[in-house]
Amino acid sequence: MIQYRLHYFPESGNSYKLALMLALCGQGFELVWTDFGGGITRSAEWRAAVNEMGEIPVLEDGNERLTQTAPILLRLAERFGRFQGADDGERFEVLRWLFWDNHKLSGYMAPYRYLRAFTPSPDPQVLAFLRKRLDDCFGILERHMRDRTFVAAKHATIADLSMIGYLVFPPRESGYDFAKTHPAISQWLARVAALPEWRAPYDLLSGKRLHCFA
Ligand SMILES: N[C@@H](CCC(=O)N[C@@H](CS)C(=O)NCC(=O)O)C(=O)O
Repeated sequence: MIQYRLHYFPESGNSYKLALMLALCGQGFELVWTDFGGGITRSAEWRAAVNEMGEIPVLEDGNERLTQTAPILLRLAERFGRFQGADDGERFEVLRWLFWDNHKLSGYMAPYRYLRAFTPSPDPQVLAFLRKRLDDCFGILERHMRDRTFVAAKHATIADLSMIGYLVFPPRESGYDFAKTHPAISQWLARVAALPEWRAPYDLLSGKRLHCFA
């Protein structure tokens, strides 16, 4: 029996966070492609049947249907004893960066990249607002990573897996090329990508892609 079914679309960095965690923990999963670009997640039927919050990803864990990547990552980390904080201090740091990621980093990067790359005529003022917020976030992260190996502990945790979710897609889509602009972020991304069983987003999340306008 399949334990995990991931409702996703390939461009979804939030879906990638869960797919990557499962891959790193040696878990197979079934992919359920979702027509996000076609607006299915905004329909009342989809919200009633799949996720009342109208969001991707959704992870079916046996008979349970789970949403929100942060608590799902926490559950998987606990289940597999991997990518957790080792003590109270590290667990606090993991939560601190998970919240920051959901509110600020992925919270701004997801709509910025989606509008920028996957919609035909994004509003320049909206893009400029999001870009300014993101530039500030990346300044904060660059300073944090200058004297650290991973975000929340000496080893990789789910905070790293969550925070890289939108940062390892092609620069053409995100509009950020960290190797050129943010050396500490770039080296941290390379360290995460060196973890055994790491896979790039479009390798893990195959299936029909959105048109890229960027
Ligand atoms: N905090 C949520 C964010 C999920 C999210 O925003 N997903 C995007 C797609 S990657 C979405 O469904 N957006 C629809 C919307 O915001 O209306 C999580 O971690 O799962």
